[in-house]
Amino acid sequence: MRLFVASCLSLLALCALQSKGEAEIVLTTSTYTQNFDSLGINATANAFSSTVGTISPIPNLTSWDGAKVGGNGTTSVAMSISDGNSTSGGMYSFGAASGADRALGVIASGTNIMGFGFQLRNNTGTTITGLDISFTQENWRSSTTSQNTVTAGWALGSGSITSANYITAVGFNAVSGLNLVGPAAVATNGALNGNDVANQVARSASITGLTLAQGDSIFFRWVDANDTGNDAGLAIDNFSLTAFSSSAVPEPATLSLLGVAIGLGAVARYRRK
Ligand SMILES: [Ca+2]
Ligand SMILES: [Ca+2]
Ligand SMILES: [Ca+2]
Repeated sequence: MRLFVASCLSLLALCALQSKGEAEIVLTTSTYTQNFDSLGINATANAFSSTVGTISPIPNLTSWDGAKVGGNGTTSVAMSISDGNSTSGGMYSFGAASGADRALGVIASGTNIMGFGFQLRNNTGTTITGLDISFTQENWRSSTTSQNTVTAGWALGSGSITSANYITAVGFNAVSGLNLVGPAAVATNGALNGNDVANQVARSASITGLTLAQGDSIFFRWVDANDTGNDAGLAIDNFSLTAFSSSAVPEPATLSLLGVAIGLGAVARYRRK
């Protein structure tokens, strides 16, 4: 009986650990990809808090989070569906009407300004020294007055930056190659077909000089801004992340060979005398 109780307690502890880590992307191989199609075509009411900075999981998208980063609205924010025709500030599953191909995106307004991102944990068993990231930017709605940018950033998961505050936390590193920079402003804005290559931009960046040991984590986020005029609807699709490890330290085998070479050189010089 005591053993049974102990087993149950261990199971509870394990469950607690697993639910805590649920929102992370746990990297067990070198690559992670996401096509966002699981977002689907059904909206989710009250998906995000009206309180700026409060992080919630994005409905129907494993391991990605969203949060309000600004705006004067006092009611919770839905996870919305759009083909580019919606004008409201919020978080979106963008795609053709009833289309299976979805992309994750945002439109900012005075009411709602949104951000999204994820925490990546290294569980590859190897120290990660760099990450190659690429995705397709899809433009689903044009803007008036100004070209809009959704700003990308990354930060190590240590110190004051946590899974509970990372979408609005200070101390993030800019990575302009991953910014979503919208189309040029037009006089009268409207829907765009983000699945048309004419409305897509390939984005990529390499983040190097990292020392992400086994168990360490890193955060990535994209933060929208409420621009003058009507805002753009910008999204990401076909996301890919590849971790790599590099080392400037010579391999032990190379060092031994070097030792042998030096030793032979010394012998040759001794014999020549
Ligand atoms: Ca997609
Ligand atoms: Ca797409
Ligand atoms: Ca904007």
